[in-house]
Amino acid sequence: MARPRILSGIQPTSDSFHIGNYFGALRQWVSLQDDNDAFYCVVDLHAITVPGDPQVQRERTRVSYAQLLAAGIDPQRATLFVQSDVPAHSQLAWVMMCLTGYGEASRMTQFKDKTAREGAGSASVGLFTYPCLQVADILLYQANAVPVGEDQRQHLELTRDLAERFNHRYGQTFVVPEPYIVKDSAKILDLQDPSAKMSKSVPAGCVFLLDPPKQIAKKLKSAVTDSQTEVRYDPVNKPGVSNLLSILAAATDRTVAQVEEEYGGGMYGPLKVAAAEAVVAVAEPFAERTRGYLADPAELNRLMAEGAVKARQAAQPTLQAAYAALGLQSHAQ
Ligand code: ATP
Ligand code: LTN
Repeated sequence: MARPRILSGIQPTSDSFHIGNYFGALRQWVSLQDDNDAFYCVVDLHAITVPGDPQVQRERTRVSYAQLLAAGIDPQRATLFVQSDVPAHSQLAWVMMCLTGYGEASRMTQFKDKTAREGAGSASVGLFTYPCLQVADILLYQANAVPVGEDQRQHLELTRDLAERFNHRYGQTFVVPEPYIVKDSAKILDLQDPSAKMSKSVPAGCVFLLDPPKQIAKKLKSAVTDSQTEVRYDPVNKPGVSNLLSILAAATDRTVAQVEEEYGGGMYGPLKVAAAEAVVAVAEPFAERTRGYLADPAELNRLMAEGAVKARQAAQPTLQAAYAALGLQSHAQ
């Protein structure tokens, strides 16, 4: 039997992935490539929904790709590619925009969250239609499942709705994908403000994998906890300490219960030291491998080109089927 097709994407919007990305997403991507026909993309078209410097953008895309390799994505088993290398994403995105109601798009909470501070007026139309491009990413590959964090649930519902709508209006064309929300994957919180999730946009409380080990250790050792002294896993009353337990568990491939057994009842100091050491032990070789891939630009280019060809081959038949269903015909050749 054919292996289930899965697809996921990550934005090249920082100079380094952080431990939230790694424990919450990338590690699952790596384990899923064994039993699934996995497609993973660096979604650089999503990254340009907000203005940026082209030079920085180019570099971030390469560094992101290298980090995915360093995390253990195996280009022999999975198709690892850059979104803008496959024009069909933009082509199908337009179709998806034409299928999406304006009100429907207006209800997307990620857009509302991202524009909450400055108002939607200064946002690009691309940021508004971001979910339609994401829908295209997924449907183009006839993905059966999409591994993402809880924050992406609404975009996956839109994906299912649009796939069903298209199939209903124009004839069976797309697989309707299931969300694969990784439940017990750690949701890592900000180290300085454990009421918020760790995010690259708040660097003070964010541990970047490519940061120098000293800086990583320092951030973990100065994590905000609480005024009590005893280690206990209690995310509601002790979010900071619980976050450190989750990080230590994730970094040492153990359950939270196992690390709580070892550190529970103890003081905060040893827990912080253990978390710092464990994260450095993950981050240091990761950074080393990333630098290794970046040090061989020709090989990186070759892998990116190979990924682009494989992805185009997989995407093209779907785009053609969708165009044909819509009455769009190629008049060339
Ligand atoms: P950020 O808040 O850092 O900007 P994002 O949600 O915009 O992150 P992406 O870079 O697109 O992030 O995230 C890639 C993946 O990392 C997604 O699957 C997302 O769910 C996951 N992720 C991001 N932050 C965390 C976190 N703090 N804990 C667990 N998973 C996370
Ligand atoms: N919106 C997602 C990134 C993303 C994605 C995708 C995830 C873009 N295209 C396709 C899964 C499938 C995010 O912000 N994490």
